[in-house]
Amino acid sequence: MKTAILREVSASLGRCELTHIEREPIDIGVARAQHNAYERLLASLGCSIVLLPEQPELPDAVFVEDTAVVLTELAIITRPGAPSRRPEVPSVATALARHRRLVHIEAPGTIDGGDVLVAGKEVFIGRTGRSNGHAIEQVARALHPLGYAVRGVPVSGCLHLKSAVTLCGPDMLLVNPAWINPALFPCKGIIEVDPLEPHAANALVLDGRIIYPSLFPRTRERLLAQGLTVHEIDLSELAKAEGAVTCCSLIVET
Ligand code: CIR
Repeated sequence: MKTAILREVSASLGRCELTHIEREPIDIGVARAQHNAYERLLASLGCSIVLLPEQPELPDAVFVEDTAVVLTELAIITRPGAPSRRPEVPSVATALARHRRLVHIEAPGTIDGGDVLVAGKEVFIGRTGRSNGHAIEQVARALHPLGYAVRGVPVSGCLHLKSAVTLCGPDMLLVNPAWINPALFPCKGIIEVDPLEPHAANALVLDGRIIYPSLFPRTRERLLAQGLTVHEIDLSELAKAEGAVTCCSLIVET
């Protein structure tokens, strides 16, 4: 059984943090409708949904992925790299405490969940403007005793590690090689995004099914060509806030 923790879209989403893209007007009504469709898709794929209430004054609060990293044994509660996002964390920690022991990242560590790629017992953490070496050391200290290997990896040109690479199958990665070096993942199969779709490397896998933005039809063809099952979702308004499909949920095996 899987539980998906989501949070309603904030009225203030238009004032979100932006790092690598230009600000464009966001239609909150459309963003909410797209988020509802995402919630319904996760439910139809077997997730039980926990929908946290809107935090109207926290523009980026819909992007719950950045506030925690959920593993089988525990959940790491992050200290987001953007100070504006730190007040998002306590309510997510409360929701997760029902399911997992919590380990909190402490200052001067900063880390966003979007920088953490868990592949079995391997944990890759992007060294980005949001996630630093102090946090990587704290994660390693918490996870080494549980048998995980934790590695910091360089990322350039995008917000998070998972903007550049995500799992799209048990041993298969979807990668934008302009933003991360695929050679860092020697034991994995690699599908590269279409060069015309640089933001296309973020996919959410649920029991072998891929939840994938309709914005990237060329890369979708590459996933289908590998025999992967793809469920499309339009998150174009949330993409204007530099968000993608993994960012909007925390998936907890329950
Ligand atoms: C931010 O800059 O923090 C938000 N506007 C977007 C966060 C997207 N989160 C993610 O990719 N995990």
